[in-house]
Amino acid sequence: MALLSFERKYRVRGGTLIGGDLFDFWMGPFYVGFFGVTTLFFTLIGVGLIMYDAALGPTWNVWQINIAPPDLKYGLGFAPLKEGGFYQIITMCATGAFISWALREVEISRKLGIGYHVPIAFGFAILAYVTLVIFRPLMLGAWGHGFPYGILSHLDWVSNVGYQFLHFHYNPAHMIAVSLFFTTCFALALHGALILSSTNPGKGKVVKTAEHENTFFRDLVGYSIGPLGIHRLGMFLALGAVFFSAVCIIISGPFWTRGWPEWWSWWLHLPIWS
Ligand code: UQ2
Repeated sequence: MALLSFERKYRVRGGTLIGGDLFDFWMGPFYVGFFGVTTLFFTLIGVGLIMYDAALGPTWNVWQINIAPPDLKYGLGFAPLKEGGFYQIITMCATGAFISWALREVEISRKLGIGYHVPIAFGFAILAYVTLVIFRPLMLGAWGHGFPYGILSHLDWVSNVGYQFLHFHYNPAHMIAVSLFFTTCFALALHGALILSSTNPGKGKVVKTAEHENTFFRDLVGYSIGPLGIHRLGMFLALGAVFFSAVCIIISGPFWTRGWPEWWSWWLHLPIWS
């Protein structure tokens, strides 16, 4: 079923940011739009280049395939294709595709007359990516500081950059980010469990209502944040986690070059200890 019965009411013209009515149509269930076209353009070229670079070898083992950034000696310039140039074009395609997708979300939000919460939330995911492969390499003066595109190779990059600062868990912004990630999981566990338990009370029993959900948490912890509140809290925690992740890696290198444990010497040198 390509068109649900209620979609006729919501599938409206207009709300486009660019091109007027030109790309304002659907293909099956999917809105196209100018940014649908640009998303497809960047994705096809980017994925095509990933496959071409992988085909150049040396392996087809999916765990070992690696598309590496240029050597640091190329600085902020272009590198030859097989020495990181492919990586650079793939990075431009990825960034173009991600931003196109966010703008397509903006157009759909405008059509529906809803807020921009979805593209803003996705914007934080884009921010995480461009922080790693564009902002931080720019601040460090070489595109070679971006992370490599490969399943194991990007994990090695994270490990190596972590050890470069001796012990990344002493990075204060990293501490905040991890705490927010854990709290996000905790909040979603509470929420998912609450929804599943009230909609599946057991065979032969009637599905419960919102008042039962409120009452459960009032009985348990003396407080219910509410059905809207829990989703606001979830988005706040998740976006906070992403934001502090970006902060924790931006400060590592551009603003602090020694081991992170050493950063805490301000604490040891507080005059109250002497
Ligand atoms: C809630 C509520 C929901 C929920 C959840 C709660 C009816 C369906 C999970 C409970 C949430 C609380 C008490 C806040 C927890 C705080 C942190 C930082 C994890 O009250 O309203 O809606 O899903």
